[in-house]
Amino acid sequence: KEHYNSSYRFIEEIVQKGLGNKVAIYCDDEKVTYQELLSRVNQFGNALKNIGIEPENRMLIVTYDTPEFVVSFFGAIKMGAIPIPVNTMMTHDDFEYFLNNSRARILVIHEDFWKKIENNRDRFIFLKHVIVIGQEKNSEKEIVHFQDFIKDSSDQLEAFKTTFEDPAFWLYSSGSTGNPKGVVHLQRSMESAFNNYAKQILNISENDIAFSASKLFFAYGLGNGMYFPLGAGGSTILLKDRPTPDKVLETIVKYKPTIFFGVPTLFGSIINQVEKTGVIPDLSSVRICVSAGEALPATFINKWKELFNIDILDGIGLTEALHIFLSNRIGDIKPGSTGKVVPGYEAKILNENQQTVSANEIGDLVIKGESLSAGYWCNIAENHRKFHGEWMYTGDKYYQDEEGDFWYCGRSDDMLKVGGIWVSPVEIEATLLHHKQVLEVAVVGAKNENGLIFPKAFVVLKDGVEPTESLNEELKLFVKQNLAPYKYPRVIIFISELPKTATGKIQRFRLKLE
Ligand code: 3SK
Repeated sequence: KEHYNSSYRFIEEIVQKGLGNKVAIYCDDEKVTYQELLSRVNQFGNALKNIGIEPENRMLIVTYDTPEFVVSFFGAIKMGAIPIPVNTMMTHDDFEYFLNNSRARILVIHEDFWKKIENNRDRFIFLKHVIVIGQEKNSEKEIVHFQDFIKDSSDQLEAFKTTFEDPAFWLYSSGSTGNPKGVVHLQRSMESAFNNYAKQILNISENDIAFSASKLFFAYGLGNGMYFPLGAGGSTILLKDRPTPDKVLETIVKYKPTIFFGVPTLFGSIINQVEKTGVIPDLSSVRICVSAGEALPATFINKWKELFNIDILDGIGLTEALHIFLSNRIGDIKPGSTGKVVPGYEAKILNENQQTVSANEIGDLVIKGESLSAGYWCNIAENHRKFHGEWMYTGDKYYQDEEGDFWYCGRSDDMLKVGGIWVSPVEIEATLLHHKQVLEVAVVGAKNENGLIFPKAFVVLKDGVEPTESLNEELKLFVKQNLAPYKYPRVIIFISELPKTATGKIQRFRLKLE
């Protein structure tokens, strides 16, 4: 089989094309050229070899969007190891799970996150090495500062001879029940998503400067902010901070990206802010905006165009598919719809008998394409449920109109997409049940005035507990403190009993109507 290593493809090849002196990454005041990036990737890969890391060993990455993320991701891939970037907003229990479930031997982590989990070090069963990014020097022997780790390694490294079908990296994806699943992606996955979506839908080129408000540890952000611009020989702007509307606008005005990637809640907040202040920032460098993560309300597309004269392309992706597989097109946008199948993918809508439905009929969306994951790590039941030969059940309900455009109708399970991030209602319920004054709880998705989803909890209190406003706030805080904070229920309703079936199952559909 032909040798192919995605690190080589996305960095070294660009240097060989003569773009070595071009800026690959802008991050705060730092600029990293392709040549510098290649040298650091090689140094990192060699440093892994020097400490005995071998091809296929797993490496967890917990850090901000900075050049170190890109260096460690591609450095690991280049020497054959498997990087696994994870959501930095998770709790210490989640990190323990990621480390032990993946059996990672090495952890690359920013000091801000290491401080939160270092006391649990004994519980990370397979972990041998910790590389800490940040200012503080650590004296513990198995903990090395990132710069010290790479500084004496050679900047020449031949890529490990993987093929298109070798595993390259994992991402974790949450489900409505159970633990997050390790989604195994192959060396071909990034190449395929790049060729299908970035090239054919975005027409990305070396003249583009990409800016993604969505972080690199999400499948969406990983393409937007890393392998799309790098694969094209363009540049990326990495934002270390939280992508608040102010920070995002300031970044666009300062670095002048040509493509901006966001999620519906962010587009909505920026629109609100601009309408409230009456100050219209100059976003004229941007040739196209992209939205994914949840369905984009048509009103946002129209308002954005009115305020900034820029189109937003709405699409849908999945961690398992790596990036967007249904999308609107530049110059062909149907507001409110998810557009058509991205070239390189196939999609069909099936009824419960696995037959293709007619136009305008709702069914299960299933997809096929080369960027699809090889499957979940050690999870036979979910692999059987989702992957059927080359096809994958997305878990989304859709219909297709006569013109071939797809329209989103909701999830097949109870999962919620909040601000573009998956949230499991079951996890929020389990957390609220730990509160000493809560007897029963059910969480459903509710829509705000723009049609965006937020978690809403219906809580039955224990006998004698008063349903006060302060208890309501206390319960929200309780969830924020015990789960990743973005998962907290924005609204809590106290009720005397939950609607249930004769067999005692909670009837969530009735709560959704409340
Ligand atoms: O999480 C998503 O919805 C998503 C969107 C675009 C690309 C990739 C992903 C995973």
